[in-house]
Amino acid sequence: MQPTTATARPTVFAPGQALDAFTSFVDTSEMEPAVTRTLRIGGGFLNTLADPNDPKSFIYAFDNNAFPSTALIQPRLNSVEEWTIVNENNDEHPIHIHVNDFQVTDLSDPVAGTDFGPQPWGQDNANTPAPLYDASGNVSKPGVLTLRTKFQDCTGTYVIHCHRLNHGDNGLMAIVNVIPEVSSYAVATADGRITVHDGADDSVMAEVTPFVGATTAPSVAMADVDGDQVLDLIAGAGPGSSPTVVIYSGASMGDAGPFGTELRRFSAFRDDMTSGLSVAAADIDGDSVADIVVGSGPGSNSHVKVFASASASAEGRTAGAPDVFSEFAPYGDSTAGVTVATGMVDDMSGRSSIVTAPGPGVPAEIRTWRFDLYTVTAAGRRAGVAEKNDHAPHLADLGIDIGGGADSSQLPMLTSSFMAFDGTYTGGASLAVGWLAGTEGGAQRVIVGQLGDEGQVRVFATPSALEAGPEMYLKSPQAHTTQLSFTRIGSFTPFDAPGGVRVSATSTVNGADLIVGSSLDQGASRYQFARSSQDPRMLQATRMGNVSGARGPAVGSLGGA
Ligand SMILES: [Cu+2]
Repeated sequence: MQPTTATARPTVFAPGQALDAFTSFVDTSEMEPAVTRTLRIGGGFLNTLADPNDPKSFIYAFDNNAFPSTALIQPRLNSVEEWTIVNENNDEHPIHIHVNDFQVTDLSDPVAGTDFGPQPWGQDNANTPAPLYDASGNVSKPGVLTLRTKFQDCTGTYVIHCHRLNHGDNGLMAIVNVIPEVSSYAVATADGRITVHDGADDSVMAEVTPFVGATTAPSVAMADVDGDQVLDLIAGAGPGSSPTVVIYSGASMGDAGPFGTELRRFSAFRDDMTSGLSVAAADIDGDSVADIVVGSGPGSNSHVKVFASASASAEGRTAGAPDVFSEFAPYGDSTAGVTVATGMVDDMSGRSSIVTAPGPGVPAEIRTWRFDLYTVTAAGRRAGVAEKNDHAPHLADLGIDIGGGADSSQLPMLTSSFMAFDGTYTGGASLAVGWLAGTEGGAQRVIVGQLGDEGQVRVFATPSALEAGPEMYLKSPQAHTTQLSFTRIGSFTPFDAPGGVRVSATSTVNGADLIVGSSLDQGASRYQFARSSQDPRMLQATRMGNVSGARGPAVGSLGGA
């Protein structure tokens, strides 16, 4: 190819002239951070958590814990946070943060004796200097890196980690999960009404009645269905109505306020299936917006459908149902109905799973389901890894036939199965997923409430800081498994009168609180969770108060994010 010829044209800039080029830099130094956090890089190496057969292997720790047991960092979209990385380890640690660039506002290097203030540029990697030691080898002055970030453009999960990869790989990493500006949750009552609450103060943002004439509570969920980073409301018809799903926009549109505009209304199953839906929503198909997950009610073959939501707002409410990404029968030929929830309960995949519970009449066996979106490599195929989402053979090995409609190549992997209560409890379960006590790290928790009996609530999770430590560094990557191991980390009975409960989580900057509704006459309450002082492997629930403004004394269903 011949070089082209061109004539250079000098451009004269006046002093101070704006160049109008894109820059990710936001000068946060004069702003007031919404949240300040400290991440301490420990001096010790937690050698007991490393593989004893590998003499080079040791663990690096944030606050004495290695990933994934490091504290969740959960900023709100468009907020500014300040994080101080305090280094008491004998090495330097270049800290790299994905997605949003940051501004260094203080850099204190005690070995060099330098201390720099705010830097007028953005970056995605900055060194945390080594500490200074006294004569007896103790840290006399740590290295300190202070940075500020404005969380812009998008919600979602990424990581902060040491950019010396053997440090990051060995635990010096934490999850950053940017959540919407408002963490809303919905309370539905038996008169068919739904109130949507602002999770910051439980105040009522909106009230809607999606199914005119209904005399049962719809199922509710919150998720960003249309990609505007605002939580939308998903409502599924309760028992006695045709199996309709309605989506309301969480953003104001035209003259309508939040949740005042229907984005879509469609039928999830055959019209004669009128035993009530269960709805949830999360990104399952990998297009970054939430998909609608619907569980069928009791009576017919229990069924889950995943509707791809990419076109949820594009065509409006007359467009019919979105495309079906997958459908399956999570409990084989059971007709008990199925309750669904979604969330990142699986830190081996890092993506949202679908969590299911059967309806009343059978024991509450919880199952978790994972879709993968990658294409298996040749080496993986030789090792027997299933083709993308083609898990029918794996499920057949387990003796489970989950059907799959027309496309058996689009089935999830069963990643766990456990009993929420003992086998004699068959009253049905309310399900939620949330990061209760997120400062203990780990993946999101599965919360199960009894729809009957005394209304007990139990919390289950894969390993977090509540365990002695993450076992993953004791094993080679080849020993890692897709199968999850849930243990019970919390248990309490929120209302003193017997009767069922409904559960939902609502996110905070450190994790999530629990909203519990009484199916009798005691309304809804909010609980916070923290590590129990009696048993360090368990969480303790603390009641924060009533949810004011929830309509009606009896709660039919709850949903939040
Ligand atoms: Cu490092």
